Order: sequence, then structure tokens, then C-alpha cells
Amino acid sequence: MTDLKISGDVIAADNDKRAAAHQADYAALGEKLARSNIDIDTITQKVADFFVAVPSWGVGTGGTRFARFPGLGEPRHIFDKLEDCSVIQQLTRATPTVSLHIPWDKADPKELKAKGDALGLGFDAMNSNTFSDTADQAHSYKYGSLSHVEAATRAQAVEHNLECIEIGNAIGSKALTVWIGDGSNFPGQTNFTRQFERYLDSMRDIYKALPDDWRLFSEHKMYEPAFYSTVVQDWGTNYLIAQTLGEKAFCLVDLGHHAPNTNIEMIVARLIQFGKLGGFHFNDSKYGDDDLDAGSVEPYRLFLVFNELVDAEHRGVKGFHPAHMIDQSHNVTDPIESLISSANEIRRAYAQALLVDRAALEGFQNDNDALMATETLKRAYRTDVETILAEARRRDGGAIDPVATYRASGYRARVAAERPAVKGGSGGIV
Ligand SMILES: [Mn+2]
Repeated sequence: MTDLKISGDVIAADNDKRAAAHQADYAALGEKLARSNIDIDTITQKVADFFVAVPSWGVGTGGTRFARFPGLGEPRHIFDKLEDCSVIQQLTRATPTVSLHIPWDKADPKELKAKGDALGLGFDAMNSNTFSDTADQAHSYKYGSLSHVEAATRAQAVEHNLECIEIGNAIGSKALTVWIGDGSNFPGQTNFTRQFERYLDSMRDIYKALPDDWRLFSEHKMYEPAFYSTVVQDWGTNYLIAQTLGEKAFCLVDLGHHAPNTNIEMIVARLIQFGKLGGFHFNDSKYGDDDLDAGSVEPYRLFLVFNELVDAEHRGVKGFHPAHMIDQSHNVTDPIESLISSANEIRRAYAQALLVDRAALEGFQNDNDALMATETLKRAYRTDVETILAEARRRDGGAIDPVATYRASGYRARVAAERPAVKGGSGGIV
């Protein structure tokens, strides 16, 4: 039996309070959509079948280069983190898997698997870390990892990735995400070509160890921690990597890892077209890699990304199954509330994209009717789909209003009493 951290009675009590209004809203939207020949229950079912993985590092309070302000009842270790993740899943029914980060989450794989099973959670992509040093490692990553000039440092970084695969294999993960901080801070500090050759050689070694049913995701990021050049800096380089390595290698798109105003949805379309879209790290940003909550600043951009995903789904693109993961840093909110709300925003963008009249859109595109084409997208985007999201959660045993139910449950105060306050803690912005 699943070890539920929120009492079913609390969920039922809050849902009961909202049931009448929710049913009325759902019926009204159903009627409205029916006039456009859209069956609301079909949309609700698709939304209910859409899942996004929660990052283990997201349930701790994040920080910046300047400071970190710990929250109450922060998870002390991976087992606490999994409990927090299970609360998000219990209330949203949108996040059945957790993405682990090694070494931050290192533990006996048997115990990890048992805890996941007990909480009703599975494991999504594994994330390696060669952008910081652990106390006991032989070679420092100060000047790089997979692309380091020293063979011994590269070998150590490769070995770490192989360990991530091994742990992942034992707990049911099927993918490895590699993001490196390698680059340079000064013109002339590194040779771009040789550094990228060394990176590719190291990635080939990792790729060789990948089980047949696994996928390897390389994640690009424009800058930081290297501020002059970064080895895997953009989607073009990322595409070259995936092409060079082979058919199990794909590009991961983190929404925050682009230059301001970059047309991310177009990058997504290109990667889909050439069979190399591996998945996403969802978040939002205003200035750079801000790791803000998904949909909090630019919800229309999130919708436009999903418009491309639904377009691919609609066209039945072969082998199209991108991994959906959240990657955020929560500095001023309760991380559980932020992740609940982000999972909802991601499902919202999906639901809105499902409402786009694709036949009409194609007609307007072929007629060069720019105004009506863009209006077709806007019409779907302007639809308030909150009641569809709520119904998808409710039908699956979740909460109609998950943040309200979470607050009513008193979970944070309960874990704050059990978990002593922490002063420091590891960072978590990848
Ligand atoms: Mn990321």
C-alpha cells in the first residue's frame, strides 16, 4: 500500500467544498468547447495522461551566488526529498517520477527503489554532476571535467557518469542527462576545437556504456559558470553532439538556457524535425538562467513550445516521446507549492495547445492569412482551462485546488517539527 503523506480525508474535505462550483465550471466549459466540436472529456483524459518529472533538488530551497535563505522543514537527504516529491504527486497526480542528481542523492539503490515504491514514485532521468568537486575526489573540476586537458580528470568524470547509469539501472531509470560547466573565462584560455574534441571523446565513452533501452541527453547552456565560452553552449553544438554520438543520443532543452528573446519554440520544432528532441527542463526566466517557476513570467512562450509538441503529436511523428522534467530554483516560496503550481502550468500549456484548431491553422497558413493564423493560436491560449486541470486531478484522486489542500494539510509544519533547521545545504541550479 502506498505510504501517503497527506491524509485522504484532507483532500476529500477540500474537494467537497469546491465540488459544486467545479462541476458547474466544467459543464460550462464543456458546452462552450462542444460548439467548436471539441469533446472536453477527451482533452481531460489527455491532460490526465501527461506527466512531468520533479527534480529531487527542487524540493530544497535554492539560492543564488549571494545567499541562500533556508526554509522550514527542508529535506535532510534524498529520503526526505522523496517524501516531499510524493506530496506533489499525491495532490497534482501529474508528477509520478523523480529525477535524481548524483552525488547529491547518492544512497543504496535498493533503499532508493524501496522508498520510491513505498511512496508510489518512479525514477526519471539520472543527472550527473561534474561541475563541482566532492571532498574525496582525486582530480578537481575547477578547469573542466569531460573536456579537461588532463586525461585522468576526464576519466574520472566519465567514471562518475557510468556510476550514474549503474545507480539508474538499479532503480528503473532509462536516461542520463549530462550537463557540464566546462568552458573558459578568458579569450585564449582554451582551444575551442581541441576542448570540444576532448568532450566528444569522453561522451563516446559514456555512450558506449549506455544500456540499449536508455537515452543519453546532453543539455546545452549559454554561459555560467564559464563566462567567456562554454563547451556545450547552444542547440547547434548540442545537435552536433547528438548526431556524432548516435541514435540513443538526444538534445535536452532547458527553457532558461538561451539568450534573451531566442525563439525557443522554433528550436524545438527543428529538433523534432530531425529526430533529436530528447526532452525538457521546464522553468521560466526573465534575464538569463533565472530558474523561475514554469509559466510565471512568459506563459505564452510555454504555450508556444507546447504548440510545437502537440503539432508533432498530431502529425504522429515517429519515435516522438520527449522526457518532461522541471528544473527550477525556489528562493522565496515553499518549494512544494512552487512545484505544484509549475506542474499545473505545464499541464495548462499542454491543454491550451490541444485546443488549437489545427486544420484551420493550416488553412490560414496556406492562405498567407497571418492575422487569422495567429488569432487561431490566441483563441486556444485565451481559453481558461483551469477546470480541465482540476478535473484531471480530481478523477485521479488528487486535489481540485492542490495548493489550498496542501496548506490545509499542515504538512510543512509537521516536517518542520521533525527536520531540524539547516544552515547551509547544497546548491541546486542546473
Ligand atoms: Mn537544466
